[in-house]
Amino acid sequence: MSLETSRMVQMANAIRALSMDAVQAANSGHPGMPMGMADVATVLWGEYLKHDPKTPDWADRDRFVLSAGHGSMLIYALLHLSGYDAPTIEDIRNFRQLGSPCAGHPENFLLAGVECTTGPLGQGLAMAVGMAIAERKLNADFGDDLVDHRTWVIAGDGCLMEGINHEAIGLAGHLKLGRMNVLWDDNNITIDGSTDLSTSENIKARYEATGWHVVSCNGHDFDDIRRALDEAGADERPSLIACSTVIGKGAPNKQGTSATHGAPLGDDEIAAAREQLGWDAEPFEIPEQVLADWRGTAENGQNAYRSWLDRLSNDGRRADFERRMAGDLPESFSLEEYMGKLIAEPQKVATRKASEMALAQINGQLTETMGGSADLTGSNNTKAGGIGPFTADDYSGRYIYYGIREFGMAAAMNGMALHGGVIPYGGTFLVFTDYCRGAIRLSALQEARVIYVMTHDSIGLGEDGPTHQPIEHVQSLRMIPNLLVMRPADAVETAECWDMALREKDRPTVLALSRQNLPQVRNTPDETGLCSKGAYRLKQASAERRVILIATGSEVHVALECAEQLEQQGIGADVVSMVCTELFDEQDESYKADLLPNVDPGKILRVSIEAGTTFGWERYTMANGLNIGIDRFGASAPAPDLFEKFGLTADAIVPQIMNKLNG
Ligand SMILES: Cc1ncc(C[n+]2csc(CCOP(=O)(O)OP(=O)(O)O)c2C)c(N)n1
Ligand SMILES: [Mg+2]
Repeated sequence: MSLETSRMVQMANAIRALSMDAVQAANSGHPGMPMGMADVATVLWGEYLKHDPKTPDWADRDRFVLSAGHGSMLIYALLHLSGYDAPTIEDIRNFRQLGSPCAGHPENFLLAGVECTTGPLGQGLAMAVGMAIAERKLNADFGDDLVDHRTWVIAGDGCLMEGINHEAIGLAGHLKLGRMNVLWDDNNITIDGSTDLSTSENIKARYEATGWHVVSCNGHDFDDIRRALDEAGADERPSLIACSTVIGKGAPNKQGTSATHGAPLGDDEIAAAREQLGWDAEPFEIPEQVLADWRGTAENGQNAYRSWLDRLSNDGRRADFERRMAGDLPESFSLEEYMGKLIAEPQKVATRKASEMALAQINGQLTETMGGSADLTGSNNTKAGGIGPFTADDYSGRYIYYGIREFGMAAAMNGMALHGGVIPYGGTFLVFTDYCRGAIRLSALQEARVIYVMTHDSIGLGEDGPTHQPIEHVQSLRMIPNLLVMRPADAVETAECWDMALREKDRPTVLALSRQNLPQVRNTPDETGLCSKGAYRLKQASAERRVILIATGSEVHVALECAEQLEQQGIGADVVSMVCTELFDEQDESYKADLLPNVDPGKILRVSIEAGTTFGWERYTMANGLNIGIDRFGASAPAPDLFEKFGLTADAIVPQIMNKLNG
């Protein structure tokens, strides 16, 4: 039952008032979008969204994504008004101030009810595609009784204009994710002014062409909004609901202009808006009746939650469902036996192949992993363990053919991880991390367990040449906070890295894997999981130690060859496999000092060897160390010729070490 229109108007005006007052108090922010979408949001949150403000982590809640993250005051107002414990009105008063959960843009780990971090336009909608995928997958696994919810998105012109939108809706349309509904704030305004300045695209036709259902409504007419939402709900395709709105609606002199987009309205305009809206409450005060009406909207969701809980309590799969939603691996999960076999029978394989071998074990033991590739399945070796495709006809599958949509894939994986119940991994060539870097950054910022299987990790890919050969990539990914970049040296390290990545609940991992075969360098049993410390001593100097060789991935065996040659000349050399610098940096000082003692470089020379940029390696080799790498673009040739050309062989490296030692 809907409330009478005049009360709905006041509910929407509460959003408008909180938004314009909070932005004014902060003297920064974006009032236009929340004011323009207040009516649509009131209908959606008041009547359609399935949620329970008192149980914000309810697994079967609808997911709501404010893709137009600059309009963050919209979601803060909605959460507060509908009765979530946070944000409080005090938090809203402190909008955009240090320590307030009401940050400039919504951040998923600051507030329950904020499903993902948005602000980089386009990515919210693309993450919602991943949430809708996870929902269908869990529905296939656990049935309607436990999983049956929608994914709602509010997106602006900007979200629809970004390139990633094409990838995201293409995937959603193809997979027929009919429980995904995008409400487009169709206000014809962006920062620079009218959308006429930069676009004449027929957006509705584009959505229709990608298999979406499209419906339009007047975004300021409650009944018309309901009609459109009902139509969207009834259609089996994903829906775009074009809500025709006026940006900054309610600000009499500024509404409809980009002046309301991203600046405080000013005291005079706010006073005029109060007059126009008939809103006479003081800033940050919500009239009792309006608040009561908002709080009353929670009832339906609470009832739905209770009956869901009843169903869950009587369901034999409850423990498994709860484990998966909590993101815990089964206690029985272990790769030890598999690694034991590798130690017993060493393998010379590419680490991408080793990853496939590890995945065969992982996908066999876990039900929650969902793999995929951006059209490089055979190269990334991501389909393993007998998992079948996730398709519009069969949502029980565990492998996603993402197509050539790297950015869309990465963003979808963020959405899947944040939805919970599944652990996404996906592959492409390492060089194309550039194409999905914006989403990798958001994986890290959002503390999302996404595992990137990035193969062809150096010039070692050979003939495809410099366009495909990563140079700066590994190192530049290491610069992203909260992202683990692992470059394993062989099949054993690869398995250890997979195990670690799966157990990192709050961090994404990039696995940088070789195309070319690599000898197994770890041939003795070890129960400690050597890679877990980020770096470890693979070989200890025999003669008096004069050199420490620090290498990663495919260069570890080169470092071992260098060490052998040095030892033959009476020069002791340690070899350290630096599989993950981030984890090494987290170790205590004594561990770090044991591996890399703080000694005058004249006494012990540190040498880094990595087939990529040398930039930044001084961090571990110090001012007078030696950094072996590649500081130019690669070349097209067979891999062995390239290692030779770029001096990444023991024969080329050892003389440089001798020179340095002889100073
Ligand atoms: C990837 C990205 N590029 C640029 C921006 C900066 N930015 C924030 S809002 C905006 C305009 C968005 O227009 P629209 O979605 O129509 O929002 P409205 O002005 O209608 O609120 C821009 C360019 C951003 N947040 N993300
Ligand atoms: Mg706009």
